[in-house]
Amino acid sequence: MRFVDEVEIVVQSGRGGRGSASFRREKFVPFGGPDGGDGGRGGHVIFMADAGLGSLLDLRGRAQWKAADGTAGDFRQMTGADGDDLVVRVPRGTVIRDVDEDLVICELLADGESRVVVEGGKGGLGNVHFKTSTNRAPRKTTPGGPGETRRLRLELKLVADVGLLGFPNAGKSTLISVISAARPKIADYPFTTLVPNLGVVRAGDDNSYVVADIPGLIEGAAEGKGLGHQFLRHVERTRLLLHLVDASEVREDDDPGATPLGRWRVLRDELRRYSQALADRPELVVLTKIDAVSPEALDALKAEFLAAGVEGVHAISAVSGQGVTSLSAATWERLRELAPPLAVDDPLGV
Ligand SMILES: Nc1nc2c(ncn2[C@@H]2O[C@H](COP(=O)(O)OP(=O)(O)OP(=O)(O)O)[C@@H](O)[C@H]2O)c(=O)[nH]1
Ligand SMILES: [Mg+2]
Repeated sequence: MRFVDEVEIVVQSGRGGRGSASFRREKFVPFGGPDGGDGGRGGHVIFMADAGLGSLLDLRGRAQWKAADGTAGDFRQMTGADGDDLVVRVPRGTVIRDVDEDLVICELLADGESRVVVEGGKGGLGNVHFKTSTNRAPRKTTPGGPGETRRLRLELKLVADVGLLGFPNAGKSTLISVISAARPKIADYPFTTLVPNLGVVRAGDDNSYVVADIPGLIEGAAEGKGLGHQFLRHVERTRLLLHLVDASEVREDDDPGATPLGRWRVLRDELRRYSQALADRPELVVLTKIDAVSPEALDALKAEFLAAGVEGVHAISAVSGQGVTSLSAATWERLRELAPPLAVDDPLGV
């Protein structure tokens, strides 16, 4: 399935129905008073988060979204019918922004959470409201309120507890495939992962957490190198980052990315350039592919990280399974220490 995480649409609420100008007409009642009812309200445009959706793909290809108009009032003070609301379903984590005013209207995080984004026009008043002592037969009514049009930009930021970070080929997708039921594509060439994947990891009998695997980052990602760094938005909502560094790749050159520690530093820089808030997020450093590294070399690597101020470096082999269980346990422990996920009544997380 294609993954779409940005889309622009125009939404329009319904017009209110017009009020009715009508007079009572009954046998034996020669001067029936006004009895025109009010128009119905126009339909609202409502956005609702739906946990069953994984991307904004369904919103592509239809640029115009309109709620129904209210119908006019009628005789015998009958109120017109309200226009049907238009409910637009979006994946959890969708940010809704007004393009013309350049402001964030809301974010929908929890399944079923909804928000009226454009209100329908009010119903017009029927002539029954305009009767006075001097005018017993008013013909006056008001038209319904107009519907409102808004240009919206929807941006999806996946909702996950843990984000996987690393250079291409670091082993991110392999890790998510061994700790969760996610089955992303894995291959020995860079940029295998082109769109984010989510995986649910069981922690004990009753608990689980969600991990997001994103495309690899390289030096210069902030300037658009590789796939750029826009995919970092999908780990923005996480509480913890796992920063994967391939321990088996050490080159003999002066490139800062030649060693695991060098690569870690390069990505830390890219992270800061994307967002200081994300760079401040707690992180566990995970050395990967240790089946291809001698125990002595691994010890030396860990010592290098320690000397650089990084404590508690984890080491795993997704192939042999070594270290994977203890990494999962440490991840869960850390998540429990950290603040709970963003509360729904605090949508901007500030
Ligand atoms: N020897 C060994 N190879 C591994 C291990 N984990 C992953 N690999 C291999 O490393 C290569 C890259 O793995 P991926 O999981 O696709 O890497 P990725 O970080 O998701 O890469 P991108 O999606 O390109 O960013 C694949 O050929 C994997 O088989 C490991 O623990 N040991
Ligand atoms: Mg991958």
